[in-house]
Amino acid sequence: MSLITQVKRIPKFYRGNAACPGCPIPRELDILIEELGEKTVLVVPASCSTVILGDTSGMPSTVPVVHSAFAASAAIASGIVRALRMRGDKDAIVTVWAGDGATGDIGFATLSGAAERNEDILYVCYDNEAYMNTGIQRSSLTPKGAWTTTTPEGKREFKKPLPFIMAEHKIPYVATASIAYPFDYQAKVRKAKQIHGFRYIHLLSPCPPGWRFDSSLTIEIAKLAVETGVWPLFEIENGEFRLTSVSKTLLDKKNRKPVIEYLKLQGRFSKLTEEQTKEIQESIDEMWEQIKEMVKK
Ligand SMILES: Cc1ncc(C[n+]2csc(CCOP(=O)(O)OP(=O)(O)O)c2C)c(N)n1
Ligand code: SF4
Repeated sequence: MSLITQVKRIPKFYRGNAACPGCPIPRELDILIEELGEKTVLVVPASCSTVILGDTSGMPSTVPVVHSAFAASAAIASGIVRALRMRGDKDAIVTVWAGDGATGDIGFATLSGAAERNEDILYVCYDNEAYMNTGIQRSSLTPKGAWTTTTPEGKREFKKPLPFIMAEHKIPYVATASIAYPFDYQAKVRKAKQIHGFRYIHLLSPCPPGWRFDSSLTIEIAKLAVETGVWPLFEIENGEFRLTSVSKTLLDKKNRKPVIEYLKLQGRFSKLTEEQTKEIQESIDEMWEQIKEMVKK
């Protein structure tokens, strides 16, 4: 047996699932399950992930999956973890894996309730910035200016700042992550695993058909989101804010790439005017001024 065969790791999430070409979800789930380990229960509301995890050709996940109604996943996860703890299981990790529609819109009440009660669950939002499974409708996490089937002229409203809203619940751990920085994501999952109480990770997940880009560009676009400052990588642990990975170098504007480099690769932004692009750049710069204040504290 060659050395390469011996060290090859077994994926925790099987290939041959129903995801589109270039979809980051299988790799994101693979890393999640690898880090959390076998004593993990996934709770997944209606979404692309329902299809990916429930493909008729077989179950690609190596851990149990509870498919939940759209709005209910944080409540169902709360019930499962309490039942497990009552049975004496102290270390099973009950994890919600949900899209941005289920998280920021229809499931927000149960999410906020579970966070306020500090339930012992991990909640991961994979944010593809629209309701992708039902045909690319806008969500409250779709960014301003983006085309969707329900915002044909570009979304007029801002993207809901969900990681910061979750931090306001005073939960022990909040983090952002990106599949372009897998070690940073992996480290955050590892840290979240060790913490008790409500933990929230928000993963930006580029979607080739929904964002209108070629399926070979997923990682490049995820990387540009971070390098342009659109998607800062950070963690908030017991109230303490910290930038992580390459985002630590981006406080100085001259280190950030212009946002146009991120926008121009995506068909969903193709109708933006110069004025709108300028506005988006200004809103990113404003967000970084606020981040500067948070870093100082
Ligand atoms: C109460 C309810 N309303 C609407 C639907 C239809 N529905 C199924 S998946 C989905 C979109 C989910 O969007 P998101 O949570 O962003 O996940 P994604 O599909 O993008 O992975 C919708 C609207 C549903 N299943 N239940
Ligand atoms: S529509 Fe987007 S998020 Fe859904 S499976 Fe396809 S690439 Fe993934």
